[in-house]
Amino acid sequence: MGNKQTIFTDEQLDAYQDCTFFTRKEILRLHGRYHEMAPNIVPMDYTQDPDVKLPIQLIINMPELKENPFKERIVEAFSEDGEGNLSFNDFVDMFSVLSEMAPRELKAIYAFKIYDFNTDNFICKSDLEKTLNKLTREELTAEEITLVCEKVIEEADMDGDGKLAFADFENMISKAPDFLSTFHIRI
Ligand SMILES: [Ca+2]
Ligand SMILES: [Ca+2]
Repeated sequence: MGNKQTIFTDEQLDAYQDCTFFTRKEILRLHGRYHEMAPNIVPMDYTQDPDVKLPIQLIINMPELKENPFKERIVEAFSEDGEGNLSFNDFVDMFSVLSEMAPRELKAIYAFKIYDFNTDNFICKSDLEKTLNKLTREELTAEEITLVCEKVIEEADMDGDGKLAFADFENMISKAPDFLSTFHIRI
């Protein structure tokens, strides 16, 4: 009797369900994944909200992320300490946004952040070049990348300032949904 270990309280599980696109069962499965990456650091019992973070190197080696050309930037975007370390909360948030249940608008907010390499709140030509190089896994020549960038900016830049604000970016991904392809992960 009673040898089933408590991982989260009911209140914690309710909160996770409210804040993510996951069921209780999926939250428990994610905890299992998080635990198995570092069983010496991550306790099974999370009822006391342990202050545990896992380093980016462990996270980006997960099979779901390993092949993703934006893996480091994705993990950094969800790292509350800004250094790429993920608490279990950060970890759940990340997979929630990447899940198939997350709406396109939410993915777009994070995609914009991840593609904005110089963090000035615009996707400029150099951000877009870096993005395209990664998305196409460097299979295009520099000239081809430049051409595609010019075309994308020309089509999506509604206010004509030569760079993409978030509204322009949303316009762009509505025409080219491939830009969100790396933000769909099945776990
Ligand atoms: Ca930028
Ligand atoms: Ca613009």
